[in-house]
Amino acid sequence: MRFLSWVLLPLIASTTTAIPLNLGTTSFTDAAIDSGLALKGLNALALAKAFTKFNLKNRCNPAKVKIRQEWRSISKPQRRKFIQAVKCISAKPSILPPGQVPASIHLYDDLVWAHALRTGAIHNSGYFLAFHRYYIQMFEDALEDCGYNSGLPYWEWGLDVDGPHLSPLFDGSDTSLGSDGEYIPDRETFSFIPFGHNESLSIAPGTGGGCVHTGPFNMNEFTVHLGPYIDQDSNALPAPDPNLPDNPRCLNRDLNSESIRRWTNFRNSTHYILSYDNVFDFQGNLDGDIRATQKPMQLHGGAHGAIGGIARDVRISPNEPAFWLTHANLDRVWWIWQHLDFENRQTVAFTRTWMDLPPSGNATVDDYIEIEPHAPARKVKDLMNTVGGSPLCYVYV
Ligand SMILES: *[C@@H]1O[C@H](CO)[C@@H](O)[C@H](O)[C@H]1NC(C)=O
Ligand SMILES: *[C@@H]1O[C@H](CO)[C@@H](O)[C@H](O)[C@H]1NC(C)=O
Ligand SMILES: *[C@@H]1O[C@H](CO)[C@@H](O)[C@H](O)[C@H]1NC(C)=O
Ligand SMILES: [Cu+2]
Repeated sequence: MRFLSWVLLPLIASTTTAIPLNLGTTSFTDAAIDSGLALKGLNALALAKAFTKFNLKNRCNPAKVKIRQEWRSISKPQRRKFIQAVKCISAKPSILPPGQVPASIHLYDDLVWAHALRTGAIHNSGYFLAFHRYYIQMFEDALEDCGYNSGLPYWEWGLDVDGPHLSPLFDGSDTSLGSDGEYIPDRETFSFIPFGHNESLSIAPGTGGGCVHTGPFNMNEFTVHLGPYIDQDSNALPAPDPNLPDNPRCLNRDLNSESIRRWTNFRNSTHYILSYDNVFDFQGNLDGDIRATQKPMQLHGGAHGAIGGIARDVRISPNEPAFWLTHANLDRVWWIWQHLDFENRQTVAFTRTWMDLPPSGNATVDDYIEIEPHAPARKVKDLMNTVGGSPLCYVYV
């Protein structure tokens, strides 16, 4: 694959350099946008631009760069290796001081806790994009410690607009992340008023609702320990109580094609990449943040809604193995967007707390992103360039 990229690169580069930077949607036909061809082209353009950033002194170079690919582009043996590595993380013991978080039994739980603990600082805040970029990098590193040396896979939701339960990612085979949750009939439509918005949002139940029943991560081979915290939602998203007891249970999933059709189809992802020229509008729209748009949910919420179940319990959503692939795809959308005007897309917007509650001042690129003890603290500005080598060295194809 790496070799292939090198062979293809000059081709990609020579066919894309002629494309003007300020692309409008009008540059693509509706068919190209809806089929994902436009997004593919934008990804190739970003890739060509990322490759121009290598230099001999750079600690990230073509021999080292990790190639992040869509699940379907990865060979089946590699997919099995990925699944094995996730299971390896979930079998290693917790490294937190004994008694600090009683429900964190394994290293996987620790990583979930690292997210839960910081929920109020890393969502609808200036740290949202950079934190999740570093957080999934940390997971990629943990996978490497467990024998998976390739780039973190991503999930392109647009490929599954007809039903994620039909996706190779969730078909229950041994090369999937397991099946849908067991189907639970007669559930009510889920309605809520997103924070700051004044209209209720309704999403019909998906095709599962219960425990993942077949394939990797089914109820006999994968256990969730932390939470649930979904009922603890309040406006300031406080950190959950670390002293809650262990709550062993299955992985709950409720795949939802409506979520993909409404918020995360190819047209949607392409829209975010092409429509905004500053990070406030880009992030705010992608997140359905009332400070930027009247439209709730959108790409980020829609991506979580497409998986459903525990993926909707914001604090512990990383308990869902597909979380990492979904956030890789969100990172990819940001990455492509950044590369369309790289020099001007190195900053963050919004404040240091969720919805600026409590008021916290604007985040800056000199602030630190912390995931200790799993990875050292890093400045936001060191997380802007994925081929900078410190600490990032990956591209998306
Ligand atoms: C909903 O909120 C917007 C501003 O956020 C406001 O302009 C509009 O009047 C509100 N609508 C209702 C029905 O309250
Ligand atoms: C997302 O796609 C849906 C369905 O095509 C469309 O109604 C919606 O306006 C799109 N949203 C964005 C932000 O592109
Ligand atoms: C914070 O950023 C916003 C724009 O995103 C700006 O309007 C505001 O003045 C900034 N506040 C401070 C204290 O710099
Ligand atoms: Cu998150």
